[in-house]
Amino acid sequence: MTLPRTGPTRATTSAAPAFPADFLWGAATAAYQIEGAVDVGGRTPSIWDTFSRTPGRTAGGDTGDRATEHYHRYRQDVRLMSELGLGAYRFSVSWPRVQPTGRGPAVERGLDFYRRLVDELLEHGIEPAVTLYHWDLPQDLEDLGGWPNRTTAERFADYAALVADALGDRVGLWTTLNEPWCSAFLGYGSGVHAPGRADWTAALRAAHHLNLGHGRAVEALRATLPRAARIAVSLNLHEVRPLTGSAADREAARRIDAVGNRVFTGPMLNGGYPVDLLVDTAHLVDWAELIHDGDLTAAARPIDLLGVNYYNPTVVSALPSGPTPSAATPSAAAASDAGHGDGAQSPFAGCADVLFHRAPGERTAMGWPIDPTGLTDLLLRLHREHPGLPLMVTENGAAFDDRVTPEGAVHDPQRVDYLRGHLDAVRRAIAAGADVRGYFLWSLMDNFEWAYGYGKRFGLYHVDYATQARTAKDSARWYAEVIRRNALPDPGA
Ligand code: IFM
Repeated sequence: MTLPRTGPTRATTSAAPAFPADFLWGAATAAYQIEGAVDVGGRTPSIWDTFSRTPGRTAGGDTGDRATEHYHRYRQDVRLMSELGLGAYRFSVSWPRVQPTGRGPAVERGLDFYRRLVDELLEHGIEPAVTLYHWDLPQDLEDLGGWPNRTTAERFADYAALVADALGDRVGLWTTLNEPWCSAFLGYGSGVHAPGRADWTAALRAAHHLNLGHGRAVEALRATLPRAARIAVSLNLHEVRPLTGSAADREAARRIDAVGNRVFTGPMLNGGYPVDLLVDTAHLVDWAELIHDGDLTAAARPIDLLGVNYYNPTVVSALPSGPTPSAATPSAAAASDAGHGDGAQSPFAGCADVLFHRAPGERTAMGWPIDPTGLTDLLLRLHREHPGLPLMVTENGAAFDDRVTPEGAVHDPQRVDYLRGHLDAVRRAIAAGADVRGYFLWSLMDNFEWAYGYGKRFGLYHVDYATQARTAKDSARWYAEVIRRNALPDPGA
């Protein structure tokens, strides 16, 4: 099923376009979630190959072995992007595909796949936006200690230089890390993501080395890329709200903000860790030993854009005095609203006495509450705290239980409502002064949703995993219309 071909010209029927004329409309994916072909061309296992093949780690034992076969079907997928009228496509490079052991020279066959993809995108007038790291650390580097080990940060910078060298002449938009909070705290803290370690000291060490690796990669990219290239990082910042105005609940929110947000924005954007975070977590890690001279200067290398990934707000309160809640309490389940995993414990280091609340109202198939006001508030906060730093929404979207009808359609009105609400939230933030340059919808197509396997569908295109058939959902048509108008269509349109 094809969408109406939209072409590059934007409709001018609306008297006052809701979005700036040069607003970038995109969609996003990540290598391990879509590529498949895990043993092609010398690629070696990443931590996600190992983790997903370990019994009990993912729903139904699902792995990314096949995923959506994008490695083989990328031409077809670029055609889908073209039908949507996308201005840009955000994808990640698989580290073990281009540098299998995480050290040494690049494997040309691995890089060739991304060269072909970039060429195909450019031929269709779509700007490629590369993410260097979307969670697939080469297993060899994990065997040497992974992100808790300082040398992984240096290896990441070397890898960044290899990719920049291969693609820098044709890719103008670069992201170092995607959601380092998940890499550190879900991967090494709660253990619901690869590599599945549950050790708060390791998680905080990983966070520091991700900050350092980001900064070293920015340095490497600047040394390799043309001056016009724009460099970003994508953070899943938590819009934290206290349940009540009580001092105790506000203190709970401060702590989650420290270990959920400022643990990355501090070093990357402000040149240092916030003192309250260092105090809160001093019993878990020796920060003085961890932070070497020069690390904070390196982590704070200037970037051109801040990528913001937003799905839902996080509501917290202080645990009333009394027994510690067990894993079965609503607190633990609600913590996953902010953490992409149904972990048995909150993934926020040192915050076992903070309660997480699920706001009443509609939820997505992930169980995540739907509240677009969180996106406006988050963008405005970032605008206030980091004036002069342009913002880009690099992920936003929702999973619902989509089905193909006998007529071959996928009706997903809830996703259209979700997207309308969140795009309106972006528009409001822009109207209030935030410098938001673009929006990447998560995701182009249904894919491997990490520990949830293939059961959660975020795509604009439905994927039948048995046949690999892609079917445009109603939301794909709706998003194509948004892009064509550069504005939200009237409800009902
Ligand atoms: O699928 C993920 C993506 O890989 C990172 N951000 C959140 C998405 C939905 O959980």
